[in-house]
Amino acid sequence: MAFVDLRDRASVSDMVGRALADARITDIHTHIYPPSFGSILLWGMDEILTFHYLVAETMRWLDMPYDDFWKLSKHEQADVVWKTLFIDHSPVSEACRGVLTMLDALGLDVSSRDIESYRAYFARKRAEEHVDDVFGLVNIDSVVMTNDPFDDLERPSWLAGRQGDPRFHAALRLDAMLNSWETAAPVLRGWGYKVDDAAAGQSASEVRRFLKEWIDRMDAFYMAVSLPPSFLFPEDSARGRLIEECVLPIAAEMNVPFAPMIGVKKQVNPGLMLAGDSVGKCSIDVIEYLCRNYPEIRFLVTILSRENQHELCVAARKFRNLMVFGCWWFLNSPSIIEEMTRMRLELLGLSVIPQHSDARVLDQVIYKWIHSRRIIGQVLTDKYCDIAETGWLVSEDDIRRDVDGLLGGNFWRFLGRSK
Ligand code: FIX
Ligand code: ZN
Repeated sequence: MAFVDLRDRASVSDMVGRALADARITDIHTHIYPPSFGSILLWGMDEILTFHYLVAETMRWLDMPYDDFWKLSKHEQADVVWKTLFIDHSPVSEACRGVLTMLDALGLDVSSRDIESYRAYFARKRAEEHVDDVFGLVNIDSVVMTNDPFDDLERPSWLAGRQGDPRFHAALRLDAMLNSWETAAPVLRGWGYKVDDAAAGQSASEVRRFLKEWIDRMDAFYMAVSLPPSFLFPEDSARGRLIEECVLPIAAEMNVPFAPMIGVKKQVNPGLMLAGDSVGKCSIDVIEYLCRNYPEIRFLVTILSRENQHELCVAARKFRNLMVFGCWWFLNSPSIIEEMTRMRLELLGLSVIPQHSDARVLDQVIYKWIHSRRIIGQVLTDKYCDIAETGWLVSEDDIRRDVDGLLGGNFWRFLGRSK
């Protein structure tokens, strides 16, 4: 077994970098879909530029009424974003830098600033080919989607039995049901589930039937829901009853983790549409309650507020059925990814899932992983070098084992599944 001279930081850094580059990534939370799902798979230059992070940043520079922007075609919206964020100002934000990283990794000449040549590149490609190219560029082994039975564009693909690509795994997303029961209940009744508006009576058994049917149909890896900063549990509400009487019992019965994603303040600025959501600090008590009272259930948890991250790490030290994952959304910026990754490795060692891409546009997995792998590599190198000072030896196999766990192995082990 070849041990690494940890006193030589450069060689450690090289070895960690190679291990990260070679590791097959499981991206555990995305909003991308196989081409067989049709138009809900977003890719290409106009989708890249109209990503809601970039729209929010663009609108800060413009007096244009939001509605006037939304009336533009996607092509015209992309032109506005490109001119505003890339030509009229230097593209230094993480979302802007991500666009440049994507274009560069795809072999396009970023220095040309020739958006039409970028569009022409994508126009020449087929979706199936582009998925292979993008996944190959950053060594993606597989991704987990965000799958919503209440999405009228997505549901037909599932009912038609269309999954189509073994690299795309499902996560059953429950926002529509848990956060808007008043809207979901009549839809469920229309599908033949005998539920009532108060989520009472036989609603619970019918919702459990709904969950089981969709977990089976999708072979869902976990159930997920995004929740407000004010989320409390247990709670005397439709959401509280549905989680307690339906989601948690099915999670236990079907051995499927539950992924509360907490801290989303929805639509603080509705004019920005998808870009109008914000963030708020939540109570970690609710995570501790769930983990303590449901030890047989595994909880995949990501929390949106930077201020919650330290207490989430401490909670994870207390509960082995709590797996912390990702630097979610407003946390996905280099300074915070580094802070969170250092905190996690110092408090939890390697028993974490440091990142997910959250890609809404296929091409985004490129930048989210190139940027994050670099930061994870820097932190890991420091940690190996820190222990080297005691005389501890680390082999290249050790490093590859550790990195493979962070970029996928820990997730599969937590699921109790094999790839
Ligand atoms: O709830 C979620 O899955 C969030 O990730 C999205 O709603 C959000 O818009 C996003 O894409 C953040 O990166
Ligand atoms: Zn997401």
